[in-house]
Amino acid sequence: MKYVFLLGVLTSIVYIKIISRGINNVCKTFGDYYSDRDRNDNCYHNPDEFLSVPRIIARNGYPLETHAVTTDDGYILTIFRIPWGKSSTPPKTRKPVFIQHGFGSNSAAFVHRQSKSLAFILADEGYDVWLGNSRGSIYSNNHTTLDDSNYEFWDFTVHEHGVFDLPAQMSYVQHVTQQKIIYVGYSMGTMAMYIYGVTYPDLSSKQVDFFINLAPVAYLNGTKSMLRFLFPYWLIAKPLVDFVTGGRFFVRFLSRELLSVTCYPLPIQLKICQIPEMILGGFSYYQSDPETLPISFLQVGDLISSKSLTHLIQIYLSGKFQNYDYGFEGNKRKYYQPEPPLYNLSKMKIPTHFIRAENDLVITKENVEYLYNSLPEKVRPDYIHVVDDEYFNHSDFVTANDVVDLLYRHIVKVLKDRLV
Ligand SMILES: *[C@@H]1O[C@H](CO)[C@@H](O)[C@H](O)[C@H]1NC(C)=O
Ligand SMILES: *[C@@H]1O[C@H](CO)[C@@H](O)[C@H](O)[C@H]1NC(C)=O
Ligand SMILES: *[C@@H]1O[C@H](CO)[C@@H](O)[C@H](O)[C@H]1NC(C)=O
Ligand SMILES: *[C@H]1O[C@@H](CO)[C@H](O)[C@@H](O)[C@@H]1NC(C)=O
Repeated sequence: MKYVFLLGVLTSIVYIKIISRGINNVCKTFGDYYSDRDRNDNCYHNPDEFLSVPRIIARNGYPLETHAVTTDDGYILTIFRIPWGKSSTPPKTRKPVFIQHGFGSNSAAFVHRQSKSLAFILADEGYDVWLGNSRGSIYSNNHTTLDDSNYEFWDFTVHEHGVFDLPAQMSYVQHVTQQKIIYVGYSMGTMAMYIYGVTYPDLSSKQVDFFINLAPVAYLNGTKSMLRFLFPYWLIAKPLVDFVTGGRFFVRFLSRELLSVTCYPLPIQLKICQIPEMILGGFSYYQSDPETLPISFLQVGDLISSKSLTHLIQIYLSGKFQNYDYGFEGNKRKYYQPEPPLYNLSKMKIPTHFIRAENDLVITKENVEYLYNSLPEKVRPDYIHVVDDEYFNHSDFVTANDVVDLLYRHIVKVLKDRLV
């Protein structure tokens, strides 16, 4: 009896020792997480988990500028700029590349992975990197007259990203750099560019040289994400959610502090915490990066409006790339017609490059090809590039262990081929 008790105490001590956070928060392999991390040479302290984007950029040794742009409807958006790379001296002119993140995220998506971060790789390759932050995210939550506690502040969808945010951001970057811009969009960041491109075909094609699509999306009806079964319920639940959150939607339901104890430090906890994301984006664990996944977990989620989710669900349910549906009466008031108008993709004037992934459950082959075929021939790429890994899923565009070899090298090559 005594021994059983002693064994129990001992096991608890060992367990507490393992889960206690200590100083070192990341390790090179998943196995190392079960060791005494503070004494294991494969583990170290990475402060990026709780740092802001500007501090992450500075800590990684890159130059940083912070710019604020006000949209025509009053939102004050922050754009971060990494004007040149780490080891190079500032040259005369560099081609501006504007990177736009996806749904419910912010620019941390492209800087939080140390040397595997797209923004750093492009800065080191000689580009002038600009990082957009959508309205509503922590870096773009100011407005000239509205407070983010006002319901009206959250009355926007990807439509406003395309019609207000992108025109303001592109004009600003073009004004500062005096050059045409290369736009790299991921997921909803591509949809915003399509809305911008078809709303202002001439203006957008004077500002944007080339549009690289990571997980291109205008159509969603082919989505295989298991979340689609919840979509009809969302439409019922939305008023309640809005009542509780004031129109906000947060892709991760726990605070960062709570997440860091729930999903940390044991890999088994992390694996459990990844399940919702995989239900959304595609199953399989083998591209999980032991060294940066804990940071991705805490850095990549951000606020968006609940109306944005509704708009995407309407696009899924209707099979059409269309404006927000306010219902019969609402549409007549807003659009002077009973149906929400379609975004007319034949108006796109910006040349595109397409990259999709085979195991992406959100943005499927059928929908990417349908979008491809909806574009005018002169802006359509010669082919759709498919990431060379059959399990590559929706989140892998940001978090895959081998993202540099599988994806980012390809982006650099496309840029170089285009610019020489
Ligand atoms: C928003 O405005 C407040 C007060 O003017 C300022 O302190 C804060 O830094 C601003 N936030 C952003 C993200 O620009
Ligand atoms: C999606 O909708 C388009 C029409 O908008 C249709 O041609 C296509 O077959 C649909 N795809 C799927 C997978 O339902
Ligand atoms: C879409 O745009 C094209 C090119 O401007 C135009 O010819 C066509 O009529 C438009 N289609 C609709 C349905 O408005
Ligand atoms: C895609 O999903 C992410 C998280 O949801 C995992 O970390 C990845 O390992 C997974 N990708 C593959 C190819 O397994």
